[in-house]
Amino acid sequence: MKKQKYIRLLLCLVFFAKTSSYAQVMEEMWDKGTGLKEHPNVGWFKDAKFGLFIHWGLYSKLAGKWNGKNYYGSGEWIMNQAKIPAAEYAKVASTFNPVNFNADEWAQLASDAGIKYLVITAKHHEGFAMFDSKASDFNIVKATPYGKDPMKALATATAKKNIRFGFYYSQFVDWHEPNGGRNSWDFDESKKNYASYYSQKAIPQLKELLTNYGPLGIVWFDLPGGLTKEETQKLVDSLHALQPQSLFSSRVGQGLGDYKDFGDSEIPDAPVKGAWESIYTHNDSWGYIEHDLNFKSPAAIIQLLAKVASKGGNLMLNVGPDGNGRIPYHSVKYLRETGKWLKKNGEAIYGTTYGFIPQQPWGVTTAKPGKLFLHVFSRPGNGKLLVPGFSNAVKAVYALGNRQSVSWKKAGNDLELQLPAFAQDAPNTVFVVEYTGAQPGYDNKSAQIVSGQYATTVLDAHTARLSGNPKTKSFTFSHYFGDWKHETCVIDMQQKKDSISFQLRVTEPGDYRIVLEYSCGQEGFKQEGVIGFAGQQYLFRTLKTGEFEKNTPLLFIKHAVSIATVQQPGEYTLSIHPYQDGKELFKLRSVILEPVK
Ligand code: JFZ
Repeated sequence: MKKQKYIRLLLCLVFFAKTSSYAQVMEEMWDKGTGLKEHPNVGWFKDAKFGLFIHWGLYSKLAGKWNGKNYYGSGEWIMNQAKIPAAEYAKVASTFNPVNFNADEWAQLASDAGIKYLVITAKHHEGFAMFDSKASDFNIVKATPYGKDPMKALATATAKKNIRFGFYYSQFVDWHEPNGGRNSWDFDESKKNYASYYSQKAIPQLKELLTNYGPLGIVWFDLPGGLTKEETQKLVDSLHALQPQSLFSSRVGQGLGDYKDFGDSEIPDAPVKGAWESIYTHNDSWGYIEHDLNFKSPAAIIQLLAKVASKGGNLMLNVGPDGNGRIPYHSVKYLRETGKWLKKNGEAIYGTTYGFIPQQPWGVTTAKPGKLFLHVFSRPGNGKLLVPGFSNAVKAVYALGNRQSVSWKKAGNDLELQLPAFAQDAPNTVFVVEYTGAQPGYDNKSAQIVSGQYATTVLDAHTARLSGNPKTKSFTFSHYFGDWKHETCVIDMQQKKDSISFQLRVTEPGDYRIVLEYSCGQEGFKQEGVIGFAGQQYLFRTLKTGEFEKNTPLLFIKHAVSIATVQQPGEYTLSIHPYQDGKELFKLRSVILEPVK
């Protein structure tokens, strides 16, 4: 048996390696695809921009601890991580009594945070229904001392606050059920009857959810499995029949979702049209873990929201309430801070589409008809902010916060603002440019600005032009368990002719330190490369950081290699290629230019 499994795994690996990258295979599994036809009710979702995800279940009570051992990473996977027998895990229900749960408080927090929709786990992989279910007794009303249906209360409370309500439902993975997906530590996979699990539990429960809780904005399916495309279509149709207006997430599988979901730390490189969402969790786990206090700061959330909006998507940020029904202190505090920012600046987020000016050293852009919003994360030292490639005629420029007008001038397609003074550490200060004419298309060809007015300019791997073997590739890995990260790198620079380049526009001459940010394994390190920039060549030799493995951090070094002197402002190409033919030089994540002060 063991040997067989091993052989199967090997065959799989060979197959994966041959057909596509591992990340791609995982992407297929998580399924980001949607149908060709756009759902007619997708408008509210596209405008919403900010959602709250809540993972809450029996795992919240365990809080990342089992039998005296601490677990890290996705806390809602503790049953799987500790291989807890289903019968033993089920006993946790008898201790689950979230007396501090208050639906109105949660809805109030969501409202204060500026959230437009809320999606909560009705049933996660553990198989426990957090709602009143006739289809399975393993539910919060029947199996816990709490004995009430918190989902009912939350459906009512969110409706009162005009927040769209939705359920996460793990349709295939169910570790409690002998016929459910993916519990192989209790139940023999070969004896499973998925069809019976679907007809006995998943489908009846989904029907309960779509019948008993009023209109649902979203049904957030997760991890498809055990169904053919035809069967998935039947499932989707029978559920859509109950609530045609409800949107189904792409992880319903087989490309049959109504909008696309990306993973954590995954924002597409270029704007994506249509309805989509990036999901992030506030700390490192989706479900509550008592010892996970690695929360993203308010500034990080505010910038993340703007970055996702600048590509045209929504951010759904997750919090994990504890077993008593309390949302962690830092989540409450930082969400309210985010809400304060949104109260002043919401116009630059809600109802916007992607910005047509690509990322700049100062920040990102979002747009509405006739308006471009400049989200300034880094104030230029001299206050002169350049918006390159702005061809439309400008009507007015002002600060969003106080509507104070901002002086500007235009030289060709260069729009230059003279910014007022504002705090250096303000996370995102928004300026509005009102213009005439049709909204321009996204400009993906312009040179990237390099200026001494910013501490750094980061040239991301995906903006490189490739010649010869090099490709860009997204690497997916976790630190602990299930906390997936995605990093896009340039790979396969092996021979002298394999070169990459960045188109730059240096607005201020001077000395710039060149820093290469890369990951490099045992095989490739100590190889030499050549950087060409502004008529000079700069040699470097690679350092070892470590190998790429799916379940360890992919380590990057910021390797300062040279100082380049630029004599004249103007357009330049920065190129990199191996010094000699050899092994892959490195996995390059970015090139960073820092003015030397
Ligand atoms: C899934 C679940 O397994 C997990 O427990 C959590 O509910 C999360 C929201 O969804 O896990 C994933 C699946 C895909 C990615 C990240 C987490 N991804 O593509 O980055």
